[in-house]
Formats: sequence, structure tokens, C-alpha cells
Amino acid sequence: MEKSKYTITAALPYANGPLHLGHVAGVYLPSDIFVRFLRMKGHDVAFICGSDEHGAAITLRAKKEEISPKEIVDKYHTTLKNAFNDFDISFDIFHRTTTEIHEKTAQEFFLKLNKEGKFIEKKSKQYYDQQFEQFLADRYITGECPKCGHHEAYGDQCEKCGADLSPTELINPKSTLSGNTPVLKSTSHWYLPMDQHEGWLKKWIKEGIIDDKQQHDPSKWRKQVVGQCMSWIDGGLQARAMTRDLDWGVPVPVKGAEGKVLYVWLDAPIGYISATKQWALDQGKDWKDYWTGDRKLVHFIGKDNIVFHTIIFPIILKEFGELILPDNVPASEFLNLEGDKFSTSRNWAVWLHEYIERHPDKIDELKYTLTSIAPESKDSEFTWKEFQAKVNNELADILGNFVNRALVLTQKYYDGKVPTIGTPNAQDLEMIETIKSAPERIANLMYNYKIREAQNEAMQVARNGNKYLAENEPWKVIKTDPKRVETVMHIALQITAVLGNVLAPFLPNTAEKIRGFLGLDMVDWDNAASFELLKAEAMTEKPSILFQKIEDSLVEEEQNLLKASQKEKVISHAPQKELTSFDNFMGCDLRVGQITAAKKVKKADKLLELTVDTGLDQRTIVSGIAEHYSPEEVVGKKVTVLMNLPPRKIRGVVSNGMLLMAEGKDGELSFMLPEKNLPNGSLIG
Ligand code: B3M
Ligand code: ZN
Repeated sequence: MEKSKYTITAALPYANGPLHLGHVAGVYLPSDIFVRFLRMKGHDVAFICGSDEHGAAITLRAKKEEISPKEIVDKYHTTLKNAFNDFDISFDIFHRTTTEIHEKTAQEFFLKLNKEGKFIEKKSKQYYDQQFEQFLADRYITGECPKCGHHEAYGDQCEKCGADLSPTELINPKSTLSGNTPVLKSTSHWYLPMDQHEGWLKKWIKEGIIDDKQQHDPSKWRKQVVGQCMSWIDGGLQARAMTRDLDWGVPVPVKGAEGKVLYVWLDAPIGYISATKQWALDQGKDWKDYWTGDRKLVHFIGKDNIVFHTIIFPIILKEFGELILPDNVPASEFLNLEGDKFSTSRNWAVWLHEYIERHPDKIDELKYTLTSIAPESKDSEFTWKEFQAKVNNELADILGNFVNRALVLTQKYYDGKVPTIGTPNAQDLEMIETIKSAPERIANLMYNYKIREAQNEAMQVARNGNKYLAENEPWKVIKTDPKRVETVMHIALQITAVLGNVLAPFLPNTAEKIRGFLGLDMVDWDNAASFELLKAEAMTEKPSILFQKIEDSLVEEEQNLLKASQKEKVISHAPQKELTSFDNFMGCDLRVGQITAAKKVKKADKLLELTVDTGLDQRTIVSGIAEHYSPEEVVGKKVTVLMNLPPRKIRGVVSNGMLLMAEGKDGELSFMLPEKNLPNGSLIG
């Protein structure tokens, strides 16, 4: 087959947290397997990834961890890079988007497109948080999804139904900064008129044709990807702002645009190009070779990134000129965990770096399991029980067992020397043909991005090897027909050598061990099953066990770890206080009150300044409930007030009294309300 040229990208993970197995199964493992296969085929491949370091995902995390966005990205870029390294993901470069080369590249794209009139500059009304005095990025606005009613949709996307939204479509929008309802304030931005591109996009996605040329084979695109693109296009593409009023991101390189940055989904995909530029610089290559001409561009992503890689970025690439469009975008569905969705916020995840810390000797076991359950066309599920079954019943009992038997018997009968093949019979020749044709079957599946099936096809070689030994029983026949056993063992060893090649994209460590037992180097894909890999008389080694079985105890430990990460942070209830006296308690003046007004206390995240109708007066009480309630939420609530505390100045506000609150699990707060709607001022005692 002629050699092709590929640029393979894997979605740039946000540098706002560690990777979990869902990310790995959907994007990074399949792309690595595909690249390893392409390299064995002798294709010219660049494998590109890096940290996505701008956008609300970063600034929200920075706010949560109370450190700067720069500190966040530096921390997690390192975590990500190390985890990919330790998991043996073979990127040619793992770059990042807070570099100068990226900023210059992204600004160059903006300036060229803007100069050529590809953007429309227009004033618009954007949501603005008056309390924080800043415009809100899409992810800083939540509200009800107009399509499915999900109550926590984001300004750009509803994660429940996948709808692509704009902030003003949200029902009852709220700012995630202050909790307040944001106001619409006018500002100007540069818009990409996506509606103007519907025509060619439709033809390109449905037929693979652009500028009257067949650019890719649409039959190789996953149905759910084409389906999602067409529903967006048929729904009518809207112009989308390519700039934002934010202080974290690539500055808009236009005079008068101070305080504005590039939209992260314009910025991040250009990160593929800036990473290629950096890599080409380091390698003394020309980056343009990897983004122009007859090269196949393939984006491995999760399904929540489809529109950005099949509609927005292709428009940018096309408008920039000369650059190639994706040949395929094999987007994966989602992997779930033990019956629930992976969730960073709920810590319902198996973090890749923690798995590696706990099981450094089980990298291929996890690779095999994740690939065998990969969510290629529908959501799938990871459970520790299934991990145990995959390792024990497939890797150990099928692959490990076959390789071990072939090598142990060779030690036993021939002191490790490869016997001559003698005269194979018809059944032998049939088995040899089956094995010889395996690389082609695997390759066809790979070129169609059916990586899960491709791995299964590679494992079929081991299944066939076991079948061949079981049918020929060399351990029995050795007594009566040693010549026959030489033939059988020669063929079994050649099958072992084939496994050392066809497993290489999926289980690189294991494949290398198998080749080591046989003293072989990896060969190119087209010779992976030549059946001449091993020469008669060559020496083989005593095999070590390829896979230790997974004990029930490991499964229990991991399941308990997961549960522990979810354990309601049981607030160990404080012990009862010292005895007090009835008179002391009766000295407290407790009344029913009602909150009539509320606002945040400036520069105090935790405090609300409340106006409370106590039935005796309207008074100001400062309360530390701002992280649990927004000002709007509490106005009108009935409360229990401790009246006779001396006034206290808190952050410049004089507070008269205190509200009684109950604290539940997770530090959840609750007002103490009278069971009946009693008038304000009613005494509590
Ligand atoms: N950072 C990944 C995500 O949406 C996003 C991918 C960018 S690829 C250019 O989780
Ligand atoms: Zn929705």
C-alpha cells in the first residue's frame, strides 16, 4: 500500500484538572493505538496534543482553588504531561496554549481573517455581572435549557441534551460568579458568520466534497458525528462571537480591543497548529508540510467537541487558506463508571495518575480493558469487576497462556531452540493462512476507526494459537511422533512472533516482552505475519508470566476507594456542649423574623448583608451564608433571629443580631423556620 501522510490530533485536555479513564478511553488511547499502527505501516505521521489553557474551565477552577489561572495551568499541565508519559501515550509533542508561539499563531489567524473581512464586527448585548463588574463568558452563565429544560445548562452548551446554545437562549440565567441574574450590557465583538458557510459545509460533511474535489470518504465518518453535524447545520448555523470580554486568554490584537480575548474555541484548535509549529521547529521540519497538501488530518475527540472540530475549526482553516480540512473526526461517546457518569465535580472518577501510582505494573491491562469497552458508537461502562474479567479470562487465560505454553514446551523439548517446520499438513497450512491474513483484517478495521474490533482481531491470533495447540496436543504426540511436534511447535512459535507485532499498537509493553522472548525486533505491519520472522535453530528465552491475575481484593479495594471518595463527608457531630442553665437560655431573645432585602458584602465571598423585619424593627444582620444562598434566594424567607446580641461591625457593616442556621452533611446550611407561618416578632423559647 502506498505510504500516506497523517497529522493526528488528540483533543487538548483543559489544564484544569487530572485526566480520568473516560478521557483516556474516548480520546487518548484510541488515537495512540491508531498512530502506532500508522507508524508500523510506514506512514509519515505527526501525533499532536497539548494543554488547553484558556477559557472559563481554567478561570472557574482558579476561582475554586483560590489561585491564579497561570498557577492552575502550570500545575495541571505538568500533571497531564506526566500522566500521558507514564501511560505510554506516544505524542510527538505535548505542547500548551499559554506559549508565545501559540499566542502569535492564534493572533495571526485572527488578524488575517479580520483583514480579509471574514469576521463581522458588531455591537451586541452580552451578559454582565454587575456585582463583579465583568462580562460573563458562556460558561459563567447557567440557566434552564430551552430545548430540554435541564436546569443547569451552560451559556454555550447543554451537557444534558448536547444542544449548542447561546447565553441569551437560557431561561432564568444566573451568573456563576455572584449568583445574581446578569444584565445585558452592550459590547462589540468579532463574529464568525457561520450561516454563510452552511452550503459548502453540508456538501463537505455529507459527500466529502470541497471545491468540487473529493476531499474525504464520508462513509468512514462515524454516523453519530455526521448526524450531529447535520442537525446543527439543518437547525441553521448562527454567527458566533470569536472574541470575549475576559482577562484570561489570547489578547485580541486590535487597537481598542483592550480587555478582550479570543474565544477559547477559536484559540484552542489553533493550538494543534502552534504545537505542530513548535515540534517542527524542534525537529528541523516545515510545519506547513503537516497542515497542507495531500496529508490526512484526523481529530480524535469526545462527542461534546464535535461542532468545534467539524464546523467552526474547518471554517477557520478554509478561510485562512491553503490549510487542509479533517479527513475524519472519530468522536467517541462517553464512558461511564460503575453505573454512573464520570464526574470531576463529584469526584466520581478513576484518575489516570492515581491508577498508575497504585498499579504501575498494570498499564497494558488497563489499555486492553479500556479498548475492549471503548465507547466508539455508544456510551459504555467501566467496572472493576469487568476489568478483573478482561485481565483474567482474556489477557491471562488466552494470550498469556498461549505464549507461555509455546515457549515452555520449546524449552522442554528443544532447550529453547526453534525446531524446523518439517512438512505442514493441510490443517497446518489452513491455520498459517488464517494467521497470515490477520494483519490485513486488523488494518481494514483500523482505517475505518473500528479500533475496538481491531484489538479483538489481534487477540483472535492468540485464540487461534490456543485452538491449534489444543487440536494438535504436542504434549501427547511427543511420545509417538516427535517429528510432527517439531512442525506444530514451529508454527506455534511463528504465531507467537506474529502476536509480538500485531499487538504492538494496542499493548506495546506486552508486545515488546513477547518479541524479547523470541529475540525479535518489531517489523513493519505488512511483514507482521510473514511466518518467516523466526528462523529454525534460533534460540528463544524462558518466558515470564505476562499477566498476573487480578485478585478479588484489588477489585474490593478499588470499589471501596470509589465509595470513600463519595462518602458523605460525615460531619462528626460535635459533642454536646458544657451544661448551661435554664436562665441563661431564657436570657436569649429569639424571634420569628423575615428577610426583606439582601446583598453581597463587597470583597467578602462568604457574607450577605440582610435587612430583617423582626416584628419589632427592620434591622441589618450580616450572615455568613453567601456561599450557600444568593441574595435573591433569601429575600422573603422566614427566619429565627437571636435579637439581643451586642451590635458588631463586620467588614464595615454594623450587624445587629444573628440568624440561627442548622448545618447538615457536606456543610449544607438550612434556615430554622417556624413550622407555622407565625407573624414576625413571635417569641421563640
Ligand atoms: N479542551 C476539551 C474539553 O472540551 C477541550 C478540547 C479542545 S481541542 C482543541 O473537555
Ligand atoms: Zn438541554
